[in-house]
Amino acid sequence: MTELLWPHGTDLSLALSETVQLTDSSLEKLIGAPQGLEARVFDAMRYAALAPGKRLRPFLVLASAQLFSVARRSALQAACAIEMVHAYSLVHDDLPAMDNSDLRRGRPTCHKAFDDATAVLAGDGLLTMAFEVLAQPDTHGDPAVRCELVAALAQAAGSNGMVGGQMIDLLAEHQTDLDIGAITRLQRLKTGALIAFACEAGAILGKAPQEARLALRGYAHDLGLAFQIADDLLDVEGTTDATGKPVGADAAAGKVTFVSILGAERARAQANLLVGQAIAHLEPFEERADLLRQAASFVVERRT
Ligand code: GRG
Repeated sequence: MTELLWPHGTDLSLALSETVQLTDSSLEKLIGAPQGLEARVFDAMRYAALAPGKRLRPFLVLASAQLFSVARRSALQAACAIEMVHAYSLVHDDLPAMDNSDLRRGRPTCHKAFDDATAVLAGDGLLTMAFEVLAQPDTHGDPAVRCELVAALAQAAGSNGMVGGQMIDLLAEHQTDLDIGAITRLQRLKTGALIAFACEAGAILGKAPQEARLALRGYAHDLGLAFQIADDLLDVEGTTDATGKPVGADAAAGKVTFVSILGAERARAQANLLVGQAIAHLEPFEERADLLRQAASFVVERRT
């Protein structure tokens, strides 16, 4: 039996801080620091991937993997792959051609610290390396499991997932007539798909039965939307000091968001409703899913 990373009763804040340590030391090793002229792109990749963030997606991988007694090393490989994709998406999202942002995770954005071309390459490097990591034998001894992870991450990150959502988001800046259904679909693709993969990766690694996968998918779906509503609320009510990024950007860009459609109060009520639904999906896992339950409440209470 694989030893549990976090025994029953572990507090979420401890699990999150351990996730940061574990993920960051693995990311350091996986990205590496070659000496040739290409060193600059590795520097930019490390700058982006190791900047202080919540590492929420790695936490979701580790916490769902331990439901199925997955070995820590396997889960960490998948956790790092997802964080690499997440970091790439932030680097590209901040570029002048997209959100044109100067501040991310409390630091100058990658293209400000390096330059636009290096930031494009750093994003490309992180995205590509994520698939390399999933394909490594360290991720799982069974090549079919590694293939399933690669295919699922490609689906979540690509044009049927995050990239598609980002395309809609860019078009939506010039469209003020989007309704709640359209915004929900946009966000399910843009942020929900990767969060869903983070929750499912543990089930794939653990060759979990279909019912368990469906339960996690339901949890991830509701969690992803609650996370996005909380993000929209932070853009209105948060501070740059706490979030480490400019606030008020959505309103300044005239973006339609959950908050602009529902108003802050109803948006918060909707987020809380989704958290309740997310938690209900975890019933089959009994007390073994306590950390995932705590995480659902955390995403709407967070200030960063
Ligand atoms: C460029 C293909 C491409 C996609 C970009 C995810 C995304 C799509 C853009 C990020 C813009 C944004 C602020 C989205 C809102 C939700 C979100 C992903 C917030 C950042 O995630 P956190 O809060 O960040 O988990 P940390 O820094 O804690 O990892």
